[in-house]
Amino acid sequence: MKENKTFYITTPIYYPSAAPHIGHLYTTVACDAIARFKRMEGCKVMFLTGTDEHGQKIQQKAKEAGVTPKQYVDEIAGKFQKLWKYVNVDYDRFIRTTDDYHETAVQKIYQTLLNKGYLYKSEYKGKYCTPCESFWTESQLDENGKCPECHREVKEATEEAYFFKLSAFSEKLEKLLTETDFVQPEWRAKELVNNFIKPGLEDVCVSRTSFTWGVKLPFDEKHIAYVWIDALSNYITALGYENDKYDDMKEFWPADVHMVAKDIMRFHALIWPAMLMALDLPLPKKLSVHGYINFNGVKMSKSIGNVVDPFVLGERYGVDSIRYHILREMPFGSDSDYSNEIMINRINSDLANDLGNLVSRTVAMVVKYFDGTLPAEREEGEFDADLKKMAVRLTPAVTSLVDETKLSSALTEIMNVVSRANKYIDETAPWILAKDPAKRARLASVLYNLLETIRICTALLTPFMPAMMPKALEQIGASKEDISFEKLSVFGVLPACVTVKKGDVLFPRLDVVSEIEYLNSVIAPQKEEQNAERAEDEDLDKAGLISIDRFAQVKLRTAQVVACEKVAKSVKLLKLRLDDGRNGRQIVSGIAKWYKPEDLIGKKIVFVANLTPAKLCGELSEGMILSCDCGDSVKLLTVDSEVPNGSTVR
Ligand code: ME8
Repeated sequence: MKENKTFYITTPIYYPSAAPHIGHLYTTVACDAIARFKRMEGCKVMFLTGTDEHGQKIQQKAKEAGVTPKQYVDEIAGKFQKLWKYVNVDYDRFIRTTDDYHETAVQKIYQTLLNKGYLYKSEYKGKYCTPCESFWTESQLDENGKCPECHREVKEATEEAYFFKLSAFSEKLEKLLTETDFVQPEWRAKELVNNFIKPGLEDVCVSRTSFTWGVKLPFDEKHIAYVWIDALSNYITALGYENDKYDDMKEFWPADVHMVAKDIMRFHALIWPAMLMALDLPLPKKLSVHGYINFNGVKMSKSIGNVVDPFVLGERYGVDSIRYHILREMPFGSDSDYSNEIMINRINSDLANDLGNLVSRTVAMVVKYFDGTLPAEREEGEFDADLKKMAVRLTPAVTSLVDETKLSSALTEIMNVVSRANKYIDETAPWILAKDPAKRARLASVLYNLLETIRICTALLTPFMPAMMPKALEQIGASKEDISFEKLSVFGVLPACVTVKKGDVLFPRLDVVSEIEYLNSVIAPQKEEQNAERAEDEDLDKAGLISIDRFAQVKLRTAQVVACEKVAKSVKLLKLRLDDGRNGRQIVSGIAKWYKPEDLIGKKIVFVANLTPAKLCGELSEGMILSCDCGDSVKLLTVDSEVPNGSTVR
């Protein structure tokens, strides 16, 4: 139990120029899972996230949107906070770089760097990538002379600027990267040494005069702070460094973990430690660098246009399934490729079949054979020792993997024990034991061992799936004390006569074919494809035609009207409840003039299944019903009564 230990973990602060997607979600959910795990261990945790709101890019976007930069960032910072709440990210502090206390502290940081001789004025001549807000040297550009990160055009920039003496820290940084385990995984540190330190570390330009949206330098007000110095400082200003808003530096600095993706590793592994050295502050303990979530091999990003919207996935599959999927799929340090197929199969195999089934089978057997409460008698038997050994070894193994930020491996370890428990059911065959009254004590032991294994596994999974695991624990009758951290390495904690409580299915099994069809219809295809399609569509548009591919994007299906009523506030609208062969849906249609609600019940109709849901007079409409114009009246397009509900129309 780490009662007096503190733990400080940070995500990057996100640019508010893009709608959050599951790439952003990965880092934040990973940090959330670690933060929750550390709280469970008994640490006092500070989990920081936020938004990075200054810079030329944002100034431009705001201008395009016809609002002030502040109005622009206010709206988008809210979107991130809404997403984090939705996916149960339980951060302790949220920083915005436009917060007054942060801006003042950044000015003081610049002043200190100047006073200590680490800043000097010169002229910047170089290549600047506006979208990445990064300066590059000639040798760092890609093979086409473009930005090595986003591969877009860079432009020549010359302006008076302040420089930070990064080169002065070359030796110390090399030592940090080669002699310590600051950067994880280790091979990433080698990459930094070879790419940046060996060729000779250059000083960094840390002020701009060509735009105004940022922190003004206190000693030269026409200069705006470089976004990266501004942004990196957040990790200390949010604890109260050089400001009165907070006073947590002593308790939480140095950070235990900064987690970032590989694109921003160099800022965190070179500029940030050098800044801290210049400020005489201790260095963070670990920089954990993960790969990208790709979509068909390309980094998922709003500017590429291949993003997967977390709200869409969460609504459909539950937030915990999405959290589990992205954490389980991302191998430590490498990229992971998002695919609808892998996600649906992963949810089915790990969550519905293995975990969900283990819980529901075990609880159902305790209810069936013992009316929900186990008797006190016990009889140990074959296979018990192996299961128990695996279960008690799990917590220390998972703890060290979480400490190493190897979350996918931690989940694999837990799911191995879940699988072992399922195998134990097959080995011990409780349904056969139940037939023999003499085997009652053995049956009770088997079920108790299963409940104990579930207790340990689901408690360890709680930081990863905080919505559903408490429900699983409730079903097996585990109290809060039963899952205190020190009890997760002990077998035999639940009361001997534990009472279980049957509950809802934790993770319903998904129909692979229809879910993939659904996901393909809602997830944005790649931009190149979109552009090509758009050009083709534009030509066809001119001729008043559409391509077959475009038509195929419209998903038409059959359904049967099972209920219908008028929409209260409207004379035109009827609200129809449909049996669509799936979960059912509601559609609002403007046909009240031609149909009475009771006339529609039982009719089989055709509807558009992949329209964006909309609210009409306050009622949700999930699609559109097809109808035909017949002179002055309108008739619904109906289908033969033999056609099953939910059939595809093509
Ligand atoms: O870089 N896969 O902000 P940002 C995995 N403001 N992670 C991804 C991802 C993907 N496809 N896309 C984004 C910035 N991320 C700066 C940071 S910190 C002082 C300043 C995650 O909005 C990943 O963690 O571009 C990456 O490092 C971060 O989003 C960058 O977000």
